[in-house]
Amino acid sequence: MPQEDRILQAYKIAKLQYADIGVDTDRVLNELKTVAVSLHCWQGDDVVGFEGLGQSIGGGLAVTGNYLGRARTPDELKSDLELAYSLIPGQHRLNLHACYGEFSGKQVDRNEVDVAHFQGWIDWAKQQRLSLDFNPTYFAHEKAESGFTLSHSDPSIRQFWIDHGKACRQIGAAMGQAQGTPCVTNVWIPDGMKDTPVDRVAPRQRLTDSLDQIFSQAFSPDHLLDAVECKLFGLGSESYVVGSHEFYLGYAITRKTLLCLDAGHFHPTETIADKISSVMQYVPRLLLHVSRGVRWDSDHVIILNDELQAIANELVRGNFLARTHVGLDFFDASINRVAAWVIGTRNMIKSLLISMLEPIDSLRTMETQGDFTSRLAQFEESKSLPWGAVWDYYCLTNDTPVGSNWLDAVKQYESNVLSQRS
Ligand code: RNT
Ligand code: ZN
Repeated sequence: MPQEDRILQAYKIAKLQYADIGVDTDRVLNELKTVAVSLHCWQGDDVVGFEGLGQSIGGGLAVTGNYLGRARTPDELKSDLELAYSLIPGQHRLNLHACYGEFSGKQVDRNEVDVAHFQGWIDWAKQQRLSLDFNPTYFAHEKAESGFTLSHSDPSIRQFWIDHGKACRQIGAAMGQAQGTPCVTNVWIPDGMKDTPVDRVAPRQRLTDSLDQIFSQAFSPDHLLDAVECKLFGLGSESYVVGSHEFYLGYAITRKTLLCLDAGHFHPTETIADKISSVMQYVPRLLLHVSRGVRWDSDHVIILNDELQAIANELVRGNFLARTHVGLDFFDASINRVAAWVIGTRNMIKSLLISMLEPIDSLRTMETQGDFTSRLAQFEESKSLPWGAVWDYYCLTNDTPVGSNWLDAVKQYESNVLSQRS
């Protein structure tokens, strides 16, 4: 049987099976299509960017592996992204970092970045029908080498990074205005200490003040949405991170910014799924950096595991998708980088699909009636329902490869394009 016929037939049967438990698969797929995932540009080039300073990444970040084909120019990165997007069903976004500007060989310091350096990205995004998100870059710079940026004790260094933050908000707002959807601009800083500090207070006071200065200019929320990202520890900041969870949760609530939860930024046994419904009581919107922590590393490619599913379940069951910006944050240089994007993003979408196919209303009724036996039974029976048939149909009807067929395109691109990069 031709593949297409098989997929259509399997979908027909799956649709009936889901209808039996009160789930309308066509409605689910229409809803799934509205979810835009923000792909992180930095998976494509190992977080190097285009400043050409040869500065090591720093900031407690580490990228391991040397698979062939790292993107070295904006054109290479755009070409790699175009392939990735073509293999992912739906309309998604791109998350850029300030160090990815198109600087045309000029030395542009971080406090001088300007929308002109991102006009090429804005034009390309428009042509690709993509929207952009943005991040100031507070690492891979000589003024970040001490381990402090916005909380630095030297007022001139701190001012430099405040100016960078302000410049990046101008860029984010310009992106949002150009694309007609708000640009989520996320602040993550590496500030922290390897060993026990004597003063945990002063850096946090300085960070609060720096952020308040950066956010002092008002922009339309139709153009710019500010987010702040917390972290428990990093390489070299094992004992103290200035921008901890409590710090940023309080900041986001009092200043009405988005809170960014990165799945890899908590204690290795702690997951972010259960945090979503709590923080959503207090913050207007949430940014997620969906990632996978493995031991000390917070940035492995996301796989379709229980942890990812739990995040998707919370977003769908809590009806939080409209207030959540789903971004990805992983970097693996040991495998084909385009494949990493495709695998991770397809998994994110698959997990949301699986959640949307749950008979949420009847599960809720069971729970309110105290029938936890039926709730557990339904949870477990749902796991063997044919969501894969619905996913294949979604890929087929969105002109993206079904199953592992996408890998052929990546392999071909690897031999024609990536292997030519030396
Ligand atoms: C670092 C943060 C941050 C970065 C990117 C590159 O721990 O997760 O989001 O990964 O900004
Ligand atoms: Zn992150």
